[in-house]
Amino acid sequence: MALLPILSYPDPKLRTIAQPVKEINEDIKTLIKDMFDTLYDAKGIGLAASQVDRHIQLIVMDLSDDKSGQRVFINPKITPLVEDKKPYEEGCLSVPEVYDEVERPTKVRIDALDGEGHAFSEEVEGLLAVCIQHEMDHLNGVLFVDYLSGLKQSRAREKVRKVLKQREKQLEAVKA
Ligand code: K1U
Ligand code: ZN
Repeated sequence: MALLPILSYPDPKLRTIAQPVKEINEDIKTLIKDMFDTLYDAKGIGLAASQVDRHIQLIVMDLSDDKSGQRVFINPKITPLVEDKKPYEEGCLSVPEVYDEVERPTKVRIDALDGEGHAFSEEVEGLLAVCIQHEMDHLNGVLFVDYLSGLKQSRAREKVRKVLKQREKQLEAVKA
């Protein structure tokens, strides 16, 4: 099992635009496996390659509560299917312990390749629609806090700074 370090807000590397995956080779398959390990360890539901400092168009997701719902999206494209937008309280592994509402279209079509390189097209709603739009934003260098007010963004920066400091202290205590 390999755990990959997750970049934290406001790291400028999170603003890098991800490039298309050209070939699904062994390196990409290992990265997918490592990203799932990292996702489960962090107790998230989705992870974009950008968050682990790999700037390619790759997303892993598992919305199940027993690791039975692995989904891989390579070179994804998203098309909103409705004008209707609904707020959903989002979180982000790159912005730990910050949660806030973001409004997004409630139904989208995803066109992507799966982990084996097979093309698929799927119309999705609910948490999958929210999560894929959040992860697509990561591939485009956008974070959910960008949709919030300037005041909320500075509070988020401060919160992340404190959370990271706390985590470092806990690691030091374990080592000692
Ligand atoms: O991209 C990420 O950092 C992962 C993020 C995905 C996400 C969650 C909720 C709404 C949109 C996108 C997370 O997994 S945050 C942590 C989490 O486990 C979670 C948060 C809310 C609902 C369910 C899970
Ligand atoms: Zn995120």
